[in-house]
Amino acid sequence: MKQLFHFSKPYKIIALALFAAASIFSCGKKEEKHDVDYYEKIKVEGQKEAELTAPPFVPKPVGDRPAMHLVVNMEIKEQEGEMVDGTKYIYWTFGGSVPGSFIRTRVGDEIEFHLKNHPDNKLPHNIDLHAVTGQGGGASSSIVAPGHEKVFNFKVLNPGLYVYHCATAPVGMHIANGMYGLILVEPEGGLPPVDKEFYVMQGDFYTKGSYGEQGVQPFDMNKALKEEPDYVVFNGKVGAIAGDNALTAKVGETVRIYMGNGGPNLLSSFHVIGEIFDKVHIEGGDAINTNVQTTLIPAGGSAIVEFKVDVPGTFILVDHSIFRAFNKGALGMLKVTGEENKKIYSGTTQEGIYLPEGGNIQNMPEGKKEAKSTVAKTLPEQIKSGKAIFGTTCFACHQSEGQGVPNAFPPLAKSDYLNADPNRAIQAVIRGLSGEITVNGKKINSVMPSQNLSDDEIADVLTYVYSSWGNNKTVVTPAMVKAQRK
Ligand code: HEC
Ligand SMILES: [Cu+2]
Repeated sequence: MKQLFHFSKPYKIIALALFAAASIFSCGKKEEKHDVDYYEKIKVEGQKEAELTAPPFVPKPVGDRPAMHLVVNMEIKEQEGEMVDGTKYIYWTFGGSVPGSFIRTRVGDEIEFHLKNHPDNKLPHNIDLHAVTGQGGGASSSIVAPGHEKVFNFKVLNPGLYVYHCATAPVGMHIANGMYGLILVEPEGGLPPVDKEFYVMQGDFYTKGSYGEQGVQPFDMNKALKEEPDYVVFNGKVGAIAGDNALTAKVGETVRIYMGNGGPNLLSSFHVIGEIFDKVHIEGGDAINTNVQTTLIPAGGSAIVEFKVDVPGTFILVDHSIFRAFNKGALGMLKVTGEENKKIYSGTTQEGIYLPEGGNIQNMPEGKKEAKSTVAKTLPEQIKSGKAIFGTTCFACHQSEGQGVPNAFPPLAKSDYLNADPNRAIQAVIRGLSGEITVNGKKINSVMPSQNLSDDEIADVLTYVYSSWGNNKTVVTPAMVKAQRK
């Protein structure tokens, strides 16, 4: 195919034009689908109530069932939830979750949609389903006051993965409060079976207080207008699919993620760290791209991504607009257990000293560093030196007042983990630290790289940390560090 376009420029343009024209006229097969007859030919047999699920779960596949009369009972609930530890938010939900209940249909299904607005709710709502062919995607037919129910019907004509959302004014605010979800329309015979299926949806949230501010945080319209969210999250809150709530799979399994983006504002650059999508149904439609690293999901759009997990590990789901992942919450985890396969991924096989060419550090003698430490520093000297080291080495992650960054870097201020065991802290700085630890009641499972510091420097920086921000004033000596090196 590539060869075809190896013409000189003018020919290339003509060739492209011909190719484009040819493809417009050659998609007769696709056109067929939009033939009214096509749908008339699908037999609709029987009736049942649709199974609805909260994320990250999806209902059972349709398999080879015939098209049916499918009754969807969706209840809207305005309810308080937790955005991140100690930060509350009043979510508006379809079915009691953000994103809302997953609806699974097959092409030709005739949906009888019951939208119920719980009597305790304060506002009218409605629903616009992108899978609907008809005025407003159902919005105008479904506007419903608290304590009422609206019913409307539609037939799903196009297979694909579609977003639904509330479309009651101010629309942006209803979406920003969590009123979105996914409806899947499977093709005739269903999608090919996989081992694991998950439901994940990204959304951006705008609160009066900044990230992590405690208490109930009201919606902030100005931030929403400026498109400056405090939170960008998967499944409605920070950590909804991380840590103990991580998605799970076993080595050798095939995984399919129904991935949506509710917005209201941001696009998602969806990526799984350490995996490659074998297949992506681009924008949730028919076209399948293969071997994809990062797929773009527009606000109000979706993608179906599929991959086989070949090795164990914790694979991190992110929006690769990466500050959103590490600082605003757009981070999830897929934990894969099973046999290692060293051919595919070896882990570290060697650890050595890297001496860049011309970098005249070959002789950087261990002894020279030690030499400096012959005269013991006084405590104020240690603290002064330690403060300078902290400012160049630790501060980037643990922050200037040792406060850390929620869910990314643990606090060193009043840290129970730190105060409990100075040798453990020394080890963390010498060798780095990874895996789950609990600091002041909050779990973190991240990676601190080993810090390339001398015994003196480690003694000083830790003494400074221990003497600051309410810590227990332990004095760390170079001898203590030396002992931990062994
Ligand atoms: C690149 C970011 C980064 C840098 C730089 C860094 N740390 Fe850390 N640190 C972390 C992370 C992440 C963890 C948590 C590791 C985990 O989850 O297992 C951590 C954990 C710790 C802990 C134990 C947990 C706690 O909060 O008490 C201590 C002590 C610590 N770091 C001290 C330091 C000191 C001292 C320095 C500077 C010499 C430093 N760190 C530099 C990222 C960093
Ligand atoms: Cu609404």
